[in-house]
Amino acid sequence: MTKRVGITITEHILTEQRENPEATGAFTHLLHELIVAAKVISREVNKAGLVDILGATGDVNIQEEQVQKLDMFSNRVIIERMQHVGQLCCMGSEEVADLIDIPSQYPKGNYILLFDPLDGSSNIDVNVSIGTIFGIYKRTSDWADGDYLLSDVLQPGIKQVAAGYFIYGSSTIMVYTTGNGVHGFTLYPSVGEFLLSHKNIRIPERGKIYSVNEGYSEYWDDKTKAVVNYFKTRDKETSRPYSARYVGSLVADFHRNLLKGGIFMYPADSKDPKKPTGKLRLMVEANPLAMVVEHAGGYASDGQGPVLEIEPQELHQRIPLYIGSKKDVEIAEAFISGKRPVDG
Ligand code: FBP
Repeated sequence: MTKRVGITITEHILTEQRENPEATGAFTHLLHELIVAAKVISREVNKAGLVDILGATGDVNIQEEQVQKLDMFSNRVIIERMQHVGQLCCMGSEEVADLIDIPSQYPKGNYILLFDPLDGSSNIDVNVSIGTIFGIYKRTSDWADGDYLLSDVLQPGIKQVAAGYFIYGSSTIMVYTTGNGVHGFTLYPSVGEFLLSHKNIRIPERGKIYSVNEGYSEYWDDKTKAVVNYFKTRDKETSRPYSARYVGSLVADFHRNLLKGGIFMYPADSKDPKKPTGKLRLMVEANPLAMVVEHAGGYASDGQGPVLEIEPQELHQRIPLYIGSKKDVEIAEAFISGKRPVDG
């Protein structure tokens, strides 16, 4: 199949559907509606400075974090749009404590959508890139057992049928994979269409950038300090030291490293006893980006092993995350898992 640059995302999805003999159009319909929701969010993000949508709502979410108005808006747009698409049996959002049922008046389907409606919330007010992250699963239980079981949702990331993100930055870009390569589409605002701009993205095997919030180094154990020191140590052969880049929006840091190479790290730390395993969420942040990076030739680890093979225990579970260029993440994992001595 020739993925001609400039083709629309709809044409791309339909071509993929035609290539899949089992396809029923359900997934195409689901993805199409999610894209419409992202266009609405993109429009709101672009004019955020002009309308009263910046700042906090005064509420805190399940993660005990300040909820931003744009967070709530994005969460509502996705839920309201996706609940009547007729292809979902439930949803899970970073902003909502429990799983989101499909109201009885709407038809249901076999897919499960897990999403972070607006990632990088600390950057919303300061016009720094933010994004929406999503992962899609297919239910495994039988309908006789009801709309869905928790086991349908808590599947390891390797079971995702598709994953990706929208980044709302200097332009709005959608990057996604169904396991058939990783492709990027840029929103052409005046046409309102996502056009193929990054065909078959491959991440360099080794990068030149490391991204981590070094402000927390006092809360790191020796193994974590050894990892970061490794990327900061001079060594001509491995083009170290790497350059430091940290936007503070996971989607923005991930997207840059996906295109340029490098490693993003959010280690476990002792900063908050309630979050000993770090800040980032397995189901709505780590798993979707892990599927994208691995289909682009990279790797994602929690320091002990592949993120995509973790058996989830709960919807809002947090894990340490090391993600990006394969060789860089393997080195980080070697230090964290103890396979490589901290002074090695
Ligand atoms: P949100 O989804 O609540 O925005 O949290 C995630 C996040 O903002 C990531 O985008 C980013 O990588 C990280 O938190 C930044 O955390 P910190 O400010 O602790 O470095």
